[in-house]
Amino acid sequence: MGATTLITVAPTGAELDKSDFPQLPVTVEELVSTAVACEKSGAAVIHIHLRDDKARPTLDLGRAKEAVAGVSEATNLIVQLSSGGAVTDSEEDRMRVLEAQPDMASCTMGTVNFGDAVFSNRWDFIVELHRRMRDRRIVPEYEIFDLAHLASLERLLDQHGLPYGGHVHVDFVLGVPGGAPGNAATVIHFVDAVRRHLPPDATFAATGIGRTTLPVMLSTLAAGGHLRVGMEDTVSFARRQPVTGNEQLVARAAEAAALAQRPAMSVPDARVMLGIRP
Ligand code: KMH
Ligand code: ZN
Repeated sequence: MGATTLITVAPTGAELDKSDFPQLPVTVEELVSTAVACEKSGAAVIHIHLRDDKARPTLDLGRAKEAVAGVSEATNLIVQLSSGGAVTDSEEDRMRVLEAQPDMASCTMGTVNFGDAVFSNRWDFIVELHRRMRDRRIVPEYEIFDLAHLASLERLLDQHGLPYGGHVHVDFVLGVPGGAPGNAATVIHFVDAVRRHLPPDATFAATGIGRTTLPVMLSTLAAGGHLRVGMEDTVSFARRQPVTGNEQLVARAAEAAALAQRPAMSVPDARVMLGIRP
């Protein structure tokens, strides 16, 4: 197998209003049709945030189960639920999404200022998430908003062992106001830290928020990394050109990956690389 690029789509997030962005998938039906289109365009993983009947962010377990079942029936995509939720969500609610038994869940490796708010991730909460994911055979994607989060991940693995599947996969979320900046220098610096702090076969992906999307995508490809794209992170395709749908962002990522001679990774290959349960 030649080298390939894992593409994750994060189609919704918890921050945008459907009324401002009609293309944002918020219902389970919209999530499923987005998932189908994004799989065709080259995605292998979908990072899901849930919305309620009024399109507000929710961590409702019933909704989580519907989303996992709906996407898994309609596609082969690896389903990753967000355990980050919205900045206002309680730790208990964030932990409960694991009961929907997704293939993967996110696990943010530390607290970070998040615009004018705080995205809180206490050490004990992180340890508990890591433990419960392993018990449930859920593969974590460790979200890295700042350099300290990589050092914390080293500490987590040293003290509490490897995650389910034995593979460590991290995602740099760059360009959040309050987190690390979204530029090539940060990507290179973080990749160096991955090599120094994490197991030798650890893999990394990156996404850049807003106008940092393209610099982060291109520098990550150049550095041998994987990609996350989607309307959770950017709603502008180019200057004065709003995103028409998540699949547009996935298709562009797949084109860039092909240009970098590392085309989009197939879902079966992604399952093997990440150590997803059969
Ligand atoms: N919505 C952010 C506060 C995750 O999904 O794990 C957290 C977030 C990270 O999006
Ligand atoms: Zn998220």
